[in-house]
Amino acid sequence: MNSEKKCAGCGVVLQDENVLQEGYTTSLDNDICQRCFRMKNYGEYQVVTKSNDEYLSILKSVGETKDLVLYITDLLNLDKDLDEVRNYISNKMILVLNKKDALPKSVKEAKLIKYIEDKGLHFEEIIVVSVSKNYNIDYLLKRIKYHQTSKNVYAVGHTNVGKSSLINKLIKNYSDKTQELTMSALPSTTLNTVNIEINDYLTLIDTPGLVDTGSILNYVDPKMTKKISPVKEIKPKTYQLRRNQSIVIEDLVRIDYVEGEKNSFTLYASNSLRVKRFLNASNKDDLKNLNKVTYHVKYGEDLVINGLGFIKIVNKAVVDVYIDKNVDTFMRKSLI
Ligand SMILES: Nc1nc2c(ncn2[C@@H]2O[C@H](COP(=O)(O)OP(=O)(O)OP(=O)(O)O)[C@@H](O)[C@H]2O)c(=O)[nH]1
Ligand SMILES: [Mg+2]
Repeated sequence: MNSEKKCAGCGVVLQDENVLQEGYTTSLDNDICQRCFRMKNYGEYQVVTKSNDEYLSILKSVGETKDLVLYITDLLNLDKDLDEVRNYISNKMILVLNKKDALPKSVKEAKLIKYIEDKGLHFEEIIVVSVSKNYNIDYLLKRIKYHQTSKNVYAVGHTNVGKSSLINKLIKNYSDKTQELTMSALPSTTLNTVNIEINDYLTLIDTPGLVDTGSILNYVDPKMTKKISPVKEIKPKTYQLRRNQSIVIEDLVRIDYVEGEKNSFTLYASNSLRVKRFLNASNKDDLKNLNKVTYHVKYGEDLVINGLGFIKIVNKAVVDVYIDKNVDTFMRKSLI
């Protein structure tokens, strides 16, 4: 039977007929689908590929309301284009910069906020939080109350930024509900909208994330995904490189320092990743079969590797980056 009942973990419509299809559960009396059950209890993950069309239609329906939107993003993987969401919705928006705990403690919040403000984008407010550490969540709730235009408040953003985790934290901190949204280190965990009534004045609505097709997380196995996702404060690794030297991260990316003076490269990525350094790169062919992109780096820029982290390069340089052709890399003004 196909019911109208939705899975309390990921929002998919429940059905008890086809094990192979989304929303399957052994009994419609259950509150969550089998996929969520397995993720929650065994940490097993079953890939679902959501088309971004479905996501965009959800986003557009959010845009038809006048409700407040929390636009959530991951500090370690700040969206290249934070303004993209404005193409679809013009709602009042709070920008929530999540996963502060993953950045080194020395990074000042005010600096992060100013970095975004300098881009001249329009948000009601920019708030730095860490859902895992329960940091600034009280403040966020206060500001939600201040800006909300109705009972409903939406959480939107790319996959894996922590939308469901944030709502779970708000449920836990401020309601007596026991419902728990499904969270995972892998993309496309949430499959449809899920409404959660926190109290008489506030209902939070979780949405599936926009799949970032340029993220490295789409092109590695689940084991590597876990390695890539930082759970602890990152200890930046600094390498003093001369030309013809390289850094290689796992078997994922190789960065050759091609042209420039002695230079400092600081890697901000999960501590679990294995990093090698070649002192004489011309002798080594590792990963040279991957797609090559050349960057002319200006003074004080980051090389961003979408989904993995970034490398702060202090001085002018020419670098060759070897990486899976589907993974986005780009240069930006240094975040830190
Ligand atoms: N380090 C760190 N990790 C976090 C934080 N919040 C969430 N995460 C992790 O980020 C991953 C994704 O969390 P989810 O809540 O499933 O993300 P989502 O945005 O709902 O993802 P989709 O449903 O796929 O769109 C999980 O591995 C979480 O544990 C945080 O504050 N710090
Ligand atoms: Mg989710």
